[in-house]
Amino acid sequence: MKRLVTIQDISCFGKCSITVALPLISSMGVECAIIPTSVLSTHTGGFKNFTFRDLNEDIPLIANHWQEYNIKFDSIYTGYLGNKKQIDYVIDFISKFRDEKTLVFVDPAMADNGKMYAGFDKEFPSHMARLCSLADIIVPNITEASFLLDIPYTEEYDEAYILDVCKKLTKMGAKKVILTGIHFGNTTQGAYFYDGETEKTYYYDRDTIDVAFHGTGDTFSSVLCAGLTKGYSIEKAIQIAVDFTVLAIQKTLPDKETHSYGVKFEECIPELIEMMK
Ligand code: PXL
Repeated sequence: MKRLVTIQDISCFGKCSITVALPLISSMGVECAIIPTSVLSTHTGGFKNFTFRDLNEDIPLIANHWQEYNIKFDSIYTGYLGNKKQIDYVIDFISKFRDEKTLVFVDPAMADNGKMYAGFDKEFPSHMARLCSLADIIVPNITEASFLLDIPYTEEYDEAYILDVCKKLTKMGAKKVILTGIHFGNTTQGAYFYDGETEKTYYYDRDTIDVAFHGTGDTFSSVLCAGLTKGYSIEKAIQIAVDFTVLAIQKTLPDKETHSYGVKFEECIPELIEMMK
């Protein structure tokens, strides 16, 4: 069985980060270890007065303990990280645990709809960019890509612009890029893949559902990273991740007024297992 470690926060309520990654990655038959980097009462989107406890200093202690046991991972998947110090520790973790075969998958979860998430300062994207530069694959949305590159955010773009953004991101060091939430026109959206080494591109889209739910990025990344860890082709892993995310949104739509904090991914796990066949 393949084994990955995901390094991100625990939002105790709100269906994102580790509470999404762990069940989805396990359901896909990949062993999922965790390093919780902070504990929040809820995620930071749409909730006020959330608690935030930093576990910064636990990160190197956990890493050192694992090294004593020579614990290895097929993939290292990072998500939301709360501050620069966590990023420094994660970079250190990668340098200790990576070998030639490890997949380093970085979701620079820090922004959406043109804005940074609550609590980050102006310097944060430059630190996330340092982490991205070490990755085999990064999965920013267009807002995160704009912050990483320090270019203006726009939703008015064509494929040439998207390709240029991907090329710039790979020039910063990431080997492959998957931009999420990309639309060429008003009717569909999907994931745009670019490989900086081969210059191959691939785009997989589905009909746009015009309702926003939190946690869809984490749903997508968890399924995508587990698929890649299992050895699926990039095309197959992207298709399953997009299709599963769309399904989870569709299942949540009837309750969109009360459920915008997260998607009902749990109800779709039987279909996820079917999609892997
Ligand atoms: O879903 C990304 C995410 C993860 N963790 C925390 C968040 C968010 C997005 O808002 O606030 C704490």
